[in-house]
Amino acid sequence: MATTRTFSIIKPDATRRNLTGAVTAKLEEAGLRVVASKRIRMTKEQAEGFYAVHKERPFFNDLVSFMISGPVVVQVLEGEDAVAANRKIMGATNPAQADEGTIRKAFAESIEANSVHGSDSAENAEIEIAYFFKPEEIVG
Ligand code: RTP
Ligand code: MG
Repeated sequence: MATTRTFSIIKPDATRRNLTGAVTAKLEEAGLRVVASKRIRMTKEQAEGFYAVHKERPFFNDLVSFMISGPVVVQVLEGEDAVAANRKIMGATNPAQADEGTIRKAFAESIEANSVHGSDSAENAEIEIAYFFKPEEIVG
């Protein structure tokens, strides 16, 4: 399996509770390496663009409001089969269904305030990385 990249966001519920390090430690323990990282406050336009695939979903407006409610940490992660490895350590979207040992089981507050985002495919990872990072900001 080749070394690949994925895109991660530590969401506002986690930064608010000072869990940036705790979440990052779980990512690293899962074999992922942080090769780019920055703490930002997303604009409404940025959040709407990022979640454009969900714009017809009933939770879209709440999701955008939540994502701009506080700082987030956007990261590029590198590792063996990075998309799948990250999805595995994140756990299910709904923390009530998340496996023991996952980030969402440990930290998520609700199906919305679920502490992390992770790309769901290699194609989307590339798009999402380019949405937040210039190539020179990523140091592998
Ligand atoms: P993510 O995109 O954040 O990595 O999470 P995911 O793939 O597990 O979930 P997805 O279906 O893509 O939904 C994106 C985010 O929207 C919020 N959500 N709220 N209120 C609800 O029913 C609901 N469903 C989803 C969550 O923050 C979810 O991560
Ligand atoms: Mg998703």
